[in-house]
Amino acid sequence: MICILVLLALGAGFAQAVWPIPSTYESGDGVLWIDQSIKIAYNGASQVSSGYSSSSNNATWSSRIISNAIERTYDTLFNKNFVPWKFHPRMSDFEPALTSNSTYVKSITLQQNASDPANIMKPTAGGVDESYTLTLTTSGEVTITGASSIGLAHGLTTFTQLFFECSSGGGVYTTLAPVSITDGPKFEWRGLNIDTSRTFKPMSDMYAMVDALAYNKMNRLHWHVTDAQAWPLEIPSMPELADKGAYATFQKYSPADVQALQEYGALLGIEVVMEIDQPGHTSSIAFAYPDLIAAFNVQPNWDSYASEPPSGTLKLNSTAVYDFLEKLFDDLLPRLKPLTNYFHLGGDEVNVNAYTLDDTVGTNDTAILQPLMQKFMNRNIAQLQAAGYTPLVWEEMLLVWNLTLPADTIVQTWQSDQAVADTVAKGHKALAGNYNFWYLDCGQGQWLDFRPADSASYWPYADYCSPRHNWRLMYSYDPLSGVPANSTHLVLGGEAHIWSEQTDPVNLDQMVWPRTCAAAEVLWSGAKDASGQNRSQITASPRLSEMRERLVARGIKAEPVQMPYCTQNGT
Ligand code: CP6
Repeated sequence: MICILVLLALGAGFAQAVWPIPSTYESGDGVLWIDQSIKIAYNGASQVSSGYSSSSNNATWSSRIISNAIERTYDTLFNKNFVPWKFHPRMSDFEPALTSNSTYVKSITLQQNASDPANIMKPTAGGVDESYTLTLTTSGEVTITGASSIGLAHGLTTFTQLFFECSSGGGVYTTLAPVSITDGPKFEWRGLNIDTSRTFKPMSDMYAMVDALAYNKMNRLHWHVTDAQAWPLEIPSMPELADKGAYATFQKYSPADVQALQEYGALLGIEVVMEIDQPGHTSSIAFAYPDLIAAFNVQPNWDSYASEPPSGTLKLNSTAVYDFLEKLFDDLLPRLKPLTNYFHLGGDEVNVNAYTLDDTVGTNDTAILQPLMQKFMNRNIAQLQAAGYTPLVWEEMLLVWNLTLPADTIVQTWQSDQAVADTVAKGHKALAGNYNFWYLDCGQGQWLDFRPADSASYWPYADYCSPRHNWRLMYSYDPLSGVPANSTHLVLGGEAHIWSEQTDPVNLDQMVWPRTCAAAEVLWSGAKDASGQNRSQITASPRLSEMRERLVARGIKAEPVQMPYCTQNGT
Protein backbone atom coordinates (compact mmCIF):
# COMPACT_ATOMS: atom_id res chain seq x y z
CA MET A 1 0.00 0.00 0.00
CA ILE A 2 2.75 2.44 0.98
CA CYS A 3 4.45 1.48 -2.23
CA ILE A 4 1.43 2.22 -4.40
CA LEU A 5 0.93 5.65 -2.82
CA VAL A 6 4.54 6.53 -3.40
CA LEU A 7 4.38 5.53 -7.01
CA LEU A 8 1.35 7.72 -7.53
CA ALA A 9 3.14 10.63 -5.90
CA LEU A 10 6.17 10.20 -8.16
CA GLY A 11 4.16 9.61 -11.26
CA ALA A 12 3.19 5.99 -11.62
CA GLY A 13 5.49 3.81 -13.63
CA PHE A 14 8.81 4.84 -12.15
CA ALA A 15 10.86 2.47 -10.01
CA GLN A 16 8.57 -0.52 -10.04
CA ALA A 17 11.57 -2.54 -8.99
CA VAL A 18 11.33 -6.17 -8.04
CA TRP A 19 10.59 -9.07 -10.44
CA PRO A 20 9.33 -11.63 -9.48
CA ILE A 21 7.11 -9.84 -6.97
CA PRO A 22 7.98 -10.66 -3.33
CA SER A 23 5.48 -12.19 -0.90
CA THR A 24 5.39 -8.94 1.08
CA TYR A 25 6.94 -5.70 -0.08
CA GLU A 26 6.76 -2.31 1.57
CA SER A 27 8.76 0.67 0.39
CA GLY A 28 8.95 4.40 0.88
CA ASP A 29 10.23 7.37 -1.15
CA GLY A 30 13.60 7.95 0.50
CA VAL A 31 16.63 8.41 -1.72
CA LEU A 32 19.83 6.52 -1.00
CA TRP A 33 22.98 6.32 -3.08
CA ILE A 34 25.43 3.46 -3.18
CA ASP A 35 29.05 3.33 -4.29
CA GLN A 36 31.72 0.77 -4.85
CA SER A 37 33.33 1.23 -1.45
CA ILE A 38 30.37 -0.50 0.22
CA LYS A 39 31.32 -3.73 1.99
CA ILE A 40 29.03 -6.74 2.06
CA ALA A 41 29.55 -8.56 5.36
CA TYR A 42 28.60 -12.18 5.84
CA ASN A 43 27.58 -13.46 9.29
CA GLY A 44 27.36 -17.13 8.58
CA ALA A 45 25.93 -20.04 10.40
CA SER A 46 28.51 -22.81 10.46
CA GLN A 47 29.14 -24.02 6.97
CA VAL A 48 28.78 -27.66 6.13
CA SER A 49 31.43 -29.12 3.89
CA SER A 50 29.84 -30.12 0.65
CA GLY A 51 31.65 -33.40 0.24
CA TYR A 52 32.31 -32.48 -3.37
CA SER A 53 34.66 -30.00 -4.84
CA SER A 54 35.41 -29.32 -8.43
CA SER A 55 38.80 -29.88 -9.91
CA SER A 56 39.47 -26.15 -9.86
CA ASN A 57 38.21 -25.13 -6.44
CA ASN A 58 38.47 -26.72 -3.02
CA ALA A 59 36.31 -24.28 -1.06
CA THR A 60 32.97 -25.54 0.17
CA TRP A 61 29.99 -24.97 -2.07
CA SER A 62 28.39 -22.82 0.61
CA SER A 63 31.25 -20.36 0.66
CA ARG A 64 31.57 -20.41 -3.13
CA ILE A 65 27.85 -19.62 -3.47
CA ILE A 66 28.16 -16.68 -1.07
CA SER A 67 31.29 -15.22 -2.65
CA ASN A 68 29.83 -15.66 -6.13
CA ALA A 69 26.65 -13.86 -5.06
CA ILE A 70 28.61 -10.99 -3.51
CA GLU A 71 30.85 -10.62 -6.55
CA ARG A 72 27.82 -10.59 -8.84
CA THR A 73 26.11 -7.98 -6.67
CA TYR A 74 28.97 -5.53 -7.20
CA ASP A 75 29.17 -6.32 -10.88
CA THR A 76 25.43 -5.85 -11.33
CA LEU A 77 25.13 -2.66 -9.28
CA PHE A 78 28.12 -0.87 -10.74
CA ASN A 79 28.67 -2.38 -14.19
CA LYS A 80 25.37 -3.78 -15.38
CA ASN A 81 22.72 -1.42 -14.11
CA PHE A 82 20.54 0.48 -16.51
CA VAL A 83 20.05 4.10 -17.30
CA PRO A 84 16.45 4.86 -16.41
CA TRP A 85 15.82 7.70 -18.84
CA LYS A 86 16.30 5.29 -21.70
CA PHE A 87 13.33 3.42 -20.36
CA HIS A 88 11.23 5.96 -18.51
CA PRO A 89 11.31 8.82 -21.01
CA ARG A 90 10.67 12.39 -19.94
CA MET A 91 11.38 11.66 -16.30
CA SER A 92 14.72 13.34 -15.72
CA ASP A 93 13.03 16.05 -13.61
CA PHE A 94 12.12 13.35 -11.16
CA GLU A 95 15.61 11.98 -10.82
CA PRO A 96 17.44 12.66 -7.57
CA ALA A 97 20.59 14.72 -7.78
CA LEU A 98 23.82 13.71 -6.11
CA THR A 99 24.96 16.42 -3.68
CA SER A 100 27.46 16.64 -0.84
CA ASN A 101 24.57 15.95 1.57
CA SER A 102 23.38 12.79 -0.16
CA THR A 103 22.97 9.74 2.05
CA TYR A 104 24.75 6.54 1.07
CA VAL A 105 24.08 2.93 1.90
CA LYS A 106 26.29 2.41 4.97
CA SER A 107 26.31 -1.30 5.56
CA ILE A 108 25.10 -4.53 4.02
CA THR A 109 24.92 -7.54 6.30
CA LEU A 110 24.09 -11.05 5.20
CA GLN A 111 22.77 -13.01 8.16
CA GLN A 112 22.51 -16.76 7.65
CA ASN A 113 20.32 -18.30 10.35
CA ALA A 114 20.91 -21.99 9.70
CA SER A 115 23.55 -24.25 8.24
CA ASP A 116 23.31 -25.15 4.60
CA PRO A 117 22.27 -28.72 3.88
CA ALA A 118 25.27 -30.83 2.87
CA ASN A 119 23.82 -31.06 -0.64
CA ILE A 120 23.43 -27.30 -1.18
CA MET A 121 24.99 -27.76 -4.65
CA LYS A 122 22.09 -30.07 -5.62
CA PRO A 123 18.98 -28.08 -4.79
CA THR A 124 16.66 -31.00 -5.50
CA ALA A 125 18.42 -33.25 -3.00
CA GLY A 126 18.01 -31.52 0.30
CA GLY A 127 14.99 -29.28 0.01
CA VAL A 128 16.87 -25.98 0.15
CA ASP A 129 15.04 -23.19 1.98
CA GLU A 130 15.20 -20.38 -0.59
CA SER A 131 13.37 -17.75 1.47
CA TYR A 132 14.92 -14.49 2.68
CA THR A 133 14.09 -11.16 4.26
CA LEU A 134 15.49 -7.79 3.27
CA THR A 135 15.38 -4.49 5.10
CA LEU A 136 16.85 -1.19 4.01
CA THR A 137 16.57 1.69 6.48
CA THR A 138 16.34 5.36 5.52
CA SER A 139 19.76 5.87 7.05
CA GLY A 140 21.28 3.20 4.84
CA GLU A 141 21.58 -0.03 6.82
CA VAL A 142 20.82 -3.15 4.83
CA THR A 143 20.15 -6.53 6.39
CA ILE A 144 19.43 -9.65 4.39
CA THR A 145 18.56 -12.80 6.32
CA GLY A 146 18.05 -16.33 5.09
CA ALA A 147 18.28 -19.93 6.17
CA SER A 148 20.57 -20.91 3.28
CA SER A 149 23.25 -19.40 1.12
CA ILE A 150 20.85 -19.64 -1.84
CA GLY A 151 18.23 -17.65 0.11
CA LEU A 152 20.84 -14.95 0.75
CA ALA A 153 21.76 -14.97 -2.95
CA HIS A 154 18.08 -14.40 -3.83
CA GLY A 155 18.03 -11.54 -1.32
CA LEU A 156 21.01 -9.94 -3.05
CA THR A 157 19.34 -10.37 -6.44
CA THR A 158 16.34 -8.48 -5.07
CA PHE A 159 18.63 -5.84 -3.55
CA THR A 160 20.22 -5.05 -6.91
CA GLN A 161 16.76 -4.52 -8.40
CA LEU A 162 16.06 -1.66 -5.99
CA PHE A 163 18.85 0.42 -7.57
CA PHE A 164 19.06 2.48 -10.74
CA GLU A 165 21.87 4.20 -12.52
CA CYS A 166 21.57 7.96 -12.73
CA SER A 167 20.87 9.11 -16.28
CA SER A 168 23.71 11.61 -16.10
CA GLY A 169 26.08 8.80 -15.21
CA GLY A 170 26.57 10.31 -11.76
CA GLY A 171 25.92 7.31 -9.57
CA VAL A 172 23.62 4.54 -8.50
CA TYR A 173 20.61 5.21 -6.29
CA THR A 174 17.30 3.94 -4.98
CA THR A 175 14.21 6.08 -4.38
CA LEU A 176 12.46 3.40 -2.37
CA ALA A 177 13.85 3.61 1.19
CA PRO A 178 12.78 2.33 3.63
CA VAL A 179 12.25 -1.13 2.18
CA SER A 180 10.96 -4.18 4.00
CA ILE A 181 10.59 -7.47 2.16
CA THR A 182 9.81 -11.00 3.19
CA ASP A 183 9.97 -13.45 0.35
CA GLY A 184 10.09 -17.08 -0.64
CA PRO A 185 9.03 -19.30 -3.53
CA LYS A 186 5.53 -20.60 -4.16
CA PHE A 187 6.88 -23.58 -6.15
CA GLU A 188 10.09 -25.51 -5.57
CA TRP A 189 10.65 -26.40 -9.29
CA ARG A 190 10.96 -23.31 -11.47
CA GLY A 191 12.51 -24.33 -14.74
CA LEU A 192 13.25 -23.71 -18.36
CA ASN A 193 13.52 -26.59 -20.81
CA ILE A 194 16.07 -25.87 -23.55
CA ASP A 195 16.35 -27.99 -26.69
CA THR A 196 19.89 -28.24 -28.05
CA SER A 197 19.17 -30.85 -30.70
CA ARG A 198 17.06 -29.03 -33.28
CA THR A 199 19.62 -26.22 -33.15
CA PHE A 200 22.91 -26.15 -31.29
CA LYS A 201 23.51 -23.59 -28.54
CA PRO A 202 27.18 -22.76 -27.86
CA MET A 203 28.31 -22.92 -24.24
CA SER A 204 28.38 -19.12 -24.03
CA ASP A 205 24.63 -19.11 -24.70
CA MET A 206 24.06 -21.81 -22.13
CA TYR A 207 25.90 -19.81 -19.45
CA ALA A 208 24.03 -16.63 -20.38
CA MET A 209 20.77 -18.53 -20.10
CA VAL A 210 21.70 -19.66 -16.59
CA ASP A 211 22.52 -16.04 -15.65
CA ALA A 212 19.13 -14.89 -16.92
CA LEU A 213 17.35 -17.67 -15.04
CA ALA A 214 19.09 -16.54 -11.84
CA TYR A 215 18.00 -12.91 -12.34
CA ASN A 216 14.45 -14.32 -12.32
CA LYS A 217 14.99 -16.61 -9.30
CA MET A 218 14.45 -19.70 -11.41
CA ASN A 219 16.24 -22.82 -10.23
CA ARG A 220 16.16 -25.59 -12.86
CA LEU A 221 17.65 -25.86 -16.34
CA HIS A 222 16.09 -28.87 -18.05
CA TRP A 223 18.55 -29.74 -20.79
CA HIS A 224 16.79 -31.55 -23.64
CA VAL A 225 20.18 -32.26 -25.12
CA THR A 226 19.38 -34.85 -27.80
CA ASP A 227 16.47 -35.48 -30.15
CA ALA A 228 15.80 -36.89 -33.60
CA GLN A 229 17.68 -34.24 -35.56
CA ALA A 230 21.09 -34.15 -33.86
CA TRP A 231 23.04 -35.80 -31.05
CA PRO A 232 25.42 -33.08 -29.80
CA LEU A 233 26.39 -34.87 -26.57
CA GLU A 234 29.83 -36.51 -26.48
CA ILE A 235 29.78 -39.95 -24.86
CA PRO A 236 33.45 -40.98 -24.52
CA SER A 237 32.70 -44.70 -24.46
CA MET A 238 30.79 -44.32 -27.77
CA PRO A 239 32.51 -41.46 -29.61
CA GLU A 240 30.67 -42.14 -32.87
CA LEU A 241 27.38 -41.03 -31.33
CA ALA A 242 28.36 -37.37 -31.43
CA ASP A 243 31.01 -37.68 -34.15
CA LYS A 244 28.31 -38.79 -36.56
CA GLY A 245 25.20 -37.54 -34.80
CA ALA A 246 26.12 -33.90 -34.17
CA TYR A 247 25.37 -31.44 -36.96
CA ALA A 248 29.05 -30.45 -37.08
CA THR A 249 32.26 -31.18 -35.24
CA PHE A 250 32.19 -27.78 -33.55
CA GLN A 251 28.63 -28.36 -32.35
CA LYS A 252 29.27 -30.84 -29.58
CA TYR A 253 29.20 -30.73 -25.77
CA SER A 254 32.21 -32.39 -24.12
CA PRO A 255 32.07 -33.96 -20.65
CA ALA A 256 34.00 -30.91 -19.42
CA ASP A 257 31.36 -28.59 -20.93
CA VAL A 258 28.59 -30.49 -19.18
CA GLN A 259 30.34 -30.42 -15.82
CA ALA A 260 31.20 -26.74 -16.19
CA LEU A 261 27.57 -25.86 -16.88
CA GLN A 262 26.42 -27.90 -13.89
CA GLU A 263 28.90 -26.07 -11.66
CA TYR A 264 27.99 -22.68 -13.07
CA GLY A 265 24.35 -23.41 -12.28
CA ALA A 266 25.07 -24.84 -8.82
CA LEU A 267 26.73 -21.58 -7.79
CA LEU A 268 23.43 -19.84 -8.55
CA GLY A 269 21.13 -22.44 -7.02
CA ILE A 270 20.21 -23.75 -10.47
CA GLU A 271 20.23 -27.51 -10.98
CA VAL A 272 20.88 -28.75 -14.50
CA VAL A 273 18.63 -31.75 -15.17
CA MET A 274 19.53 -33.60 -18.33
CA GLU A 275 17.11 -35.45 -20.59
CA ILE A 276 17.96 -38.14 -23.10
CA ASP A 277 14.59 -38.45 -24.81
CA GLN A 278 13.59 -42.03 -25.76
CA PRO A 279 12.38 -44.30 -27.21
CA GLY A 280 10.93 -41.79 -29.69
CA HIS A 281 12.82 -38.66 -30.77
CA THR A 282 16.00 -40.74 -31.21
CA SER A 283 16.67 -41.11 -34.91
CA SER A 284 19.96 -39.16 -34.59
CA ILE A 285 21.34 -42.34 -32.98
CA ALA A 286 21.01 -44.01 -36.39
CA PHE A 287 23.88 -41.95 -37.81
CA ALA A 288 26.20 -44.01 -35.58
CA TYR A 289 24.12 -47.11 -34.86
CA PRO A 290 21.57 -47.68 -37.65
CA ASP A 291 20.59 -51.14 -36.38
CA LEU A 292 19.16 -49.73 -33.17
CA ILE A 293 16.55 -47.53 -34.84
CA ALA A 294 13.26 -48.59 -36.45
CA ALA A 295 11.24 -46.55 -38.98
CA PHE A 296 14.29 -44.39 -39.69
CA ASN A 297 13.62 -41.37 -41.88
CA VAL A 298 10.51 -42.64 -43.65
CA GLN A 299 9.64 -40.34 -46.56
CA PRO A 300 7.40 -38.71 -47.50
CA ASN A 301 4.90 -40.04 -44.96
CA TRP A 302 7.09 -39.59 -41.91
CA ASP A 303 4.08 -38.35 -39.97
CA SER A 304 2.56 -41.82 -39.92
CA TYR A 305 5.51 -42.80 -37.70
CA ALA A 306 6.61 -39.75 -35.74
CA SER A 307 5.51 -36.29 -34.61
CA GLU A 308 8.30 -34.57 -36.47
CA PRO A 309 10.77 -35.48 -39.22
CA PRO A 310 12.98 -37.47 -39.35
CA SER A 311 11.00 -40.43 -38.01
CA GLY A 312 12.81 -43.12 -36.04
CA THR A 313 12.55 -44.84 -32.69
CA LEU A 314 14.75 -47.08 -30.58
CA LYS A 315 13.68 -50.67 -31.17
CA LEU A 316 11.48 -51.76 -28.32
CA ASN A 317 12.45 -55.38 -27.78
CA SER A 318 16.11 -55.51 -28.64
CA THR A 319 19.04 -56.71 -26.53
CA ALA A 320 21.32 -54.55 -28.69
CA VAL A 321 19.28 -51.48 -27.67
CA TYR A 322 19.37 -52.56 -24.03
CA ASP A 323 23.15 -52.97 -24.21
CA PHE A 324 23.46 -49.55 -25.83
CA LEU A 325 21.38 -47.86 -23.13
CA GLU A 326 23.35 -49.56 -20.39
CA LYS A 327 26.63 -48.39 -21.88
CA LEU A 328 25.27 -44.87 -22.42
CA PHE A 329 24.07 -44.48 -18.83
CA ASP A 330 27.15 -46.16 -17.36
CA ASP A 331 29.14 -43.42 -19.04
CA LEU A 332 26.86 -40.48 -18.33
CA LEU A 333 25.18 -40.97 -14.96
CA PRO A 334 28.27 -41.18 -12.72
CA ARG A 335 29.62 -37.98 -14.28
CA LEU A 336 26.46 -35.98 -13.60
CA LYS A 337 25.87 -37.39 -10.13
CA PRO A 338 27.91 -34.94 -8.02
CA LEU A 339 25.54 -32.13 -9.02
CA THR A 340 22.15 -33.73 -9.53
CA ASN A 341 19.97 -36.59 -8.32
CA TYR A 342 17.51 -36.35 -11.22
CA PHE A 343 17.54 -37.61 -14.78
CA HIS A 344 14.81 -37.22 -17.43
CA LEU A 345 14.03 -40.35 -19.45
CA GLY A 346 11.75 -38.66 -21.96
CA GLY A 347 8.94 -40.83 -23.28
CA ASP A 348 6.92 -38.21 -25.17
CA GLU A 349 5.11 -38.61 -28.49
CA VAL A 350 5.84 -42.27 -29.17
CA ASN A 351 3.99 -43.25 -32.34
CA VAL A 352 2.99 -46.92 -32.13
CA ASN A 353 3.03 -47.32 -35.92
CA ALA A 354 6.82 -47.05 -35.86
CA TYR A 355 6.83 -50.50 -34.23
CA THR A 356 5.21 -52.05 -37.29
CA LEU A 357 8.61 -51.38 -38.93
CA ASP A 358 10.55 -52.61 -35.87
CA ASP A 359 11.92 -56.11 -36.60
CA THR A 360 11.98 -56.89 -32.87
CA VAL A 361 8.23 -56.24 -32.54
CA GLY A 362 6.40 -55.93 -35.88
CA THR A 363 3.06 -54.66 -34.62
CA ASN A 364 1.21 -51.55 -33.49
CA ASP A 365 -1.01 -53.55 -31.17
CA THR A 366 -0.83 -51.71 -27.86
CA ALA A 367 -1.76 -54.86 -25.94
CA ILE A 368 1.57 -56.29 -27.10
CA LEU A 369 3.52 -53.01 -26.98
CA GLN A 370 2.49 -51.86 -23.50
CA PRO A 371 4.29 -54.65 -21.56
CA LEU A 372 7.34 -54.17 -23.78
CA MET A 373 7.36 -50.43 -23.03
CA GLN A 374 7.02 -51.21 -19.33
CA LYS A 375 10.02 -53.56 -19.58
CA PHE A 376 11.99 -51.00 -21.57
CA MET A 377 11.42 -48.24 -19.01
CA ASN A 378 11.88 -50.65 -16.07
CA ARG A 379 15.36 -51.36 -17.36
CA ASN A 380 16.17 -47.65 -17.59
CA ILE A 381 14.68 -46.90 -14.20
CA ALA A 382 16.54 -49.77 -12.52
CA GLN A 383 19.83 -48.43 -13.88
CA LEU A 384 18.97 -44.90 -12.77
CA GLN A 385 18.07 -46.07 -9.30
CA ALA A 386 21.23 -48.16 -9.01
CA ALA A 387 23.16 -44.97 -9.80
CA GLY A 388 21.24 -43.05 -7.13
CA TYR A 389 18.85 -41.14 -9.40
CA THR A 390 15.15 -40.39 -9.35
CA PRO A 391 13.54 -40.40 -12.80
CA LEU A 392 11.45 -37.85 -14.62
CA VAL A 393 9.28 -38.88 -17.58
CA TRP A 394 6.92 -37.08 -19.94
CA GLU A 395 3.21 -37.46 -19.19
CA GLU A 396 2.54 -40.01 -21.94
CA MET A 397 4.42 -42.74 -20.06
CA LEU A 398 1.89 -42.51 -17.22
CA LEU A 399 -1.26 -41.29 -18.92
CA VAL A 400 -1.12 -42.90 -22.38
CA TRP A 401 1.01 -45.98 -21.77
CA ASN A 402 -0.26 -46.53 -18.26
CA LEU A 403 3.16 -47.55 -17.03
CA THR A 404 3.71 -48.46 -13.41
CA LEU A 405 6.41 -46.09 -12.22
CA PRO A 406 8.29 -45.76 -8.92
CA ALA A 407 6.27 -43.61 -6.52
CA ASP A 408 8.84 -40.80 -6.52
CA THR A 409 8.95 -40.46 -10.33
CA ILE A 410 8.25 -36.88 -11.41
CA VAL A 411 5.84 -36.75 -14.33
CA GLN A 412 6.26 -33.78 -16.63
CA THR A 413 2.91 -32.78 -18.15
CA TRP A 414 2.55 -30.65 -21.26
CA GLN A 415 -0.71 -31.30 -23.09
CA SER A 416 -3.41 -30.04 -20.71
CA ASP A 417 -4.42 -29.02 -17.22
CA GLN A 418 -6.25 -32.33 -17.08
CA ALA A 419 -2.89 -34.08 -17.41
CA VAL A 420 -1.69 -32.35 -14.23
CA ALA A 421 -4.88 -33.40 -12.43
CA ASP A 422 -4.65 -36.99 -13.72
CA THR A 423 -0.99 -37.25 -12.72
CA VAL A 424 -1.55 -36.15 -9.13
CA ALA A 425 -4.71 -38.29 -8.96
CA LYS A 426 -2.39 -41.25 -9.53
CA GLY A 427 -0.27 -40.06 -6.62
CA HIS A 428 2.67 -38.83 -8.69
CA LYS A 429 4.50 -35.56 -8.40
CA ALA A 430 3.82 -33.37 -11.42
CA LEU A 431 5.46 -30.58 -13.34
CA ALA A 432 3.15 -28.19 -15.19
CA GLY A 433 3.82 -26.29 -18.41
CA ASN A 434 0.76 -26.54 -20.64
CA TYR A 435 1.87 -26.08 -24.25
CA ASN A 436 -1.00 -23.69 -24.95
CA PHE A 437 0.61 -21.26 -22.51
CA TRP A 438 4.24 -22.00 -21.75
CA TYR A 439 5.72 -23.18 -25.07
CA LEU A 440 7.91 -20.36 -26.32
CA ASP A 441 8.58 -21.84 -29.76
CA CYS A 442 5.93 -24.04 -31.29
CA GLY A 443 7.92 -24.82 -34.40
CA GLN A 444 5.20 -24.07 -36.94
CA GLY A 445 6.00 -25.19 -40.41
CA GLN A 446 9.30 -26.91 -39.81
CA TRP A 447 8.12 -30.01 -41.59
CA LEU A 448 6.94 -28.47 -44.86
CA ASP A 449 10.11 -29.02 -46.83
CA PHE A 450 9.90 -32.73 -46.08
CA ARG A 451 6.64 -32.91 -48.02
CA PRO A 452 5.84 -32.92 -51.72
CA ALA A 453 5.66 -29.29 -52.71
CA ASP A 454 1.92 -29.35 -53.27
CA SER A 455 1.03 -30.92 -49.94
CA ALA A 456 -1.93 -29.30 -48.23
CA SER A 457 -1.05 -30.91 -44.94
CA TYR A 458 -0.32 -28.61 -42.04
CA TRP A 459 0.89 -29.11 -38.52
CA PRO A 460 -1.99 -29.51 -36.10
CA TYR A 461 -0.33 -27.54 -33.30
CA ALA A 462 0.20 -24.40 -35.33
CA ASP A 463 -3.17 -22.88 -34.44
CA TYR A 464 -2.25 -22.73 -30.79
CA CYS A 465 0.76 -20.63 -31.31
CA SER A 466 0.00 -18.04 -33.87
CA PRO A 467 2.22 -16.13 -34.13
CA ARG A 468 3.37 -17.09 -30.64
CA HIS A 469 2.28 -16.94 -27.04
CA ASN A 470 2.69 -13.47 -25.56
CA TRP A 471 3.77 -12.72 -21.99
CA ARG A 472 0.20 -11.95 -20.93
CA LEU A 473 -0.99 -15.40 -21.93
CA MET A 474 1.98 -16.97 -20.17
CA TYR A 475 1.29 -14.85 -17.10
CA SER A 476 -2.34 -15.99 -17.01
CA TYR A 477 -1.37 -19.65 -16.65
CA ASP A 478 -1.73 -21.24 -13.22
CA PRO A 479 0.08 -24.58 -12.72
CA LEU A 480 -2.59 -25.42 -10.15
CA SER A 481 -5.63 -24.82 -12.31
CA GLY A 482 -7.74 -27.93 -12.34
CA VAL A 483 -5.87 -29.52 -9.43
CA PRO A 484 -7.99 -30.39 -6.35
CA ALA A 485 -6.92 -28.52 -3.20
CA ASN A 486 -5.89 -31.71 -1.43
CA SER A 487 -3.36 -32.55 -4.18
CA THR A 488 -1.71 -29.21 -4.90
CA HIS A 489 1.32 -30.24 -2.83
CA LEU A 490 2.11 -32.79 -5.55
CA VAL A 491 2.54 -30.06 -8.18
CA LEU A 492 6.23 -29.27 -7.72
CA GLY A 493 6.13 -26.39 -10.15
CA GLY A 494 6.70 -26.22 -13.86
CA GLU A 495 8.78 -25.24 -16.82
CA ALA A 496 8.66 -22.94 -19.79
CA HIS A 497 9.90 -24.67 -22.94
CA ILE A 498 12.13 -23.38 -25.66
CA TRP A 499 11.75 -26.07 -28.31
CA SER A 500 14.15 -24.94 -30.94
CA GLU A 501 12.99 -25.86 -34.42
CA GLN A 502 13.01 -22.16 -35.21
CA THR A 503 15.18 -20.80 -32.42
CA ASP A 504 18.95 -20.67 -32.70
CA PRO A 505 21.58 -18.43 -31.12
CA VAL A 506 20.48 -15.55 -33.35
CA ASN A 507 17.02 -15.25 -31.77
CA LEU A 508 17.40 -17.30 -28.59
CA ASP A 509 17.36 -14.36 -26.18
CA GLN A 510 14.38 -12.74 -27.88
CA MET A 511 12.43 -15.99 -27.94
CA VAL A 512 13.00 -16.70 -24.27
CA TRP A 513 13.06 -13.21 -22.69
CA PRO A 514 11.17 -11.42 -21.34
CA ARG A 515 8.31 -13.90 -21.84
CA THR A 516 9.88 -16.43 -19.49
CA CYS A 517 9.87 -13.73 -16.79
CA ALA A 518 6.08 -14.20 -16.77
CA ALA A 519 6.48 -17.91 -16.03
CA ALA A 520 9.15 -17.11 -13.44
CA GLU A 521 6.82 -14.80 -11.55
CA VAL A 522 3.99 -17.36 -11.61
CA LEU A 523 6.37 -20.01 -10.27
CA TRP A 524 8.02 -17.84 -7.62
CA SER A 525 5.10 -15.67 -6.51
CA GLY A 526 2.09 -17.79 -7.54
CA ALA A 527 -0.43 -17.07 -10.27
CA LYS A 528 -2.97 -15.56 -7.85
CA ASP A 529 -2.82 -12.36 -5.82
CA ALA A 530 -3.75 -12.04 -2.14
CA SER A 531 -7.46 -12.00 -2.99
CA GLY A 532 -7.23 -15.19 -5.01
CA GLN A 533 -7.54 -13.49 -8.40
CA ASN A 534 -5.12 -13.88 -11.29
CA ARG A 535 -2.40 -11.27 -10.81
CA SER A 536 -3.09 -7.98 -12.57
CA GLN A 537 -1.32 -7.65 -15.91
CA ILE A 538 -1.83 -3.90 -15.68
CA THR A 539 0.39 -3.51 -12.64
CA ALA A 540 2.77 -6.22 -13.86
CA SER A 541 3.39 -4.61 -17.23
CA PRO A 542 5.52 -1.54 -16.29
CA ARG A 543 7.40 -3.72 -13.80
CA LEU A 544 8.08 -6.26 -16.55
CA SER A 545 9.19 -3.45 -18.87
CA GLU A 546 11.70 -2.47 -16.23
CA MET A 547 12.85 -6.08 -15.81
CA ARG A 548 13.38 -6.23 -19.55
CA GLU A 549 15.66 -3.18 -19.37
CA ARG A 550 17.59 -4.88 -16.61
CA LEU A 551 18.08 -7.99 -18.74
CA VAL A 552 19.26 -5.86 -21.67
CA ALA A 553 21.71 -4.03 -19.40
CA ARG A 554 23.08 -7.43 -18.40
CA GLY A 555 23.66 -8.53 -21.98
CA ILE A 556 20.44 -10.47 -22.61
CA LYS A 557 18.78 -9.28 -25.82
CA ALA A 558 15.26 -9.45 -24.41
CA GLU A 559 12.44 -8.13 -26.62
CA PRO A 560 10.61 -4.93 -25.73
CA VAL A 561 7.38 -5.33 -23.76
CA GLN A 562 5.83 -2.14 -25.11
CA MET A 563 6.85 1.24 -26.52
CA PRO A 564 8.60 3.59 -24.09
CA TYR A 565 5.65 6.00 -24.24
CA CYS A 566 3.64 3.52 -22.17
CA THR A 567 5.99 3.75 -19.21
CA GLN A 568 6.95 7.42 -19.33
CA ASN A 569 6.52 9.59 -16.29
CA GLY A 570 2.91 10.55 -15.68
CA THR A 571 1.25 7.74 -17.59
N1 CP6 B 1 9.90 -32.16 -29.23
C1 CP6 B 1 9.78 -33.04 -28.25
C2 CP6 B 1 8.90 -31.27 -29.50
C3 CP6 B 1 7.70 -31.29 -28.75
C4 CP6 B 1 7.64 -32.25 -27.71
N2 CP6 B 1 8.67 -33.11 -27.51
C5 CP6 B 1 6.60 -30.36 -29.04
C6 CP6 B 1 5.28 -30.79 -29.20
C7 CP6 B 1 4.26 -29.90 -29.47
C8 CP6 B 1 4.54 -28.57 -29.60
C9 CP6 B 1 5.83 -28.10 -29.47
C10 CP6 B 1 6.85 -28.99 -29.17
N3 CP6 B 1 9.11 -30.37 -30.50
N4 CP6 B 1 10.76 -33.91 -27.98
C11 CP6 B 1 6.47 -32.37 -26.80
C12 CP6 B 1 6.84 -32.67 -25.39
CL1 CP6 B 1 3.28 -27.45 -29.93
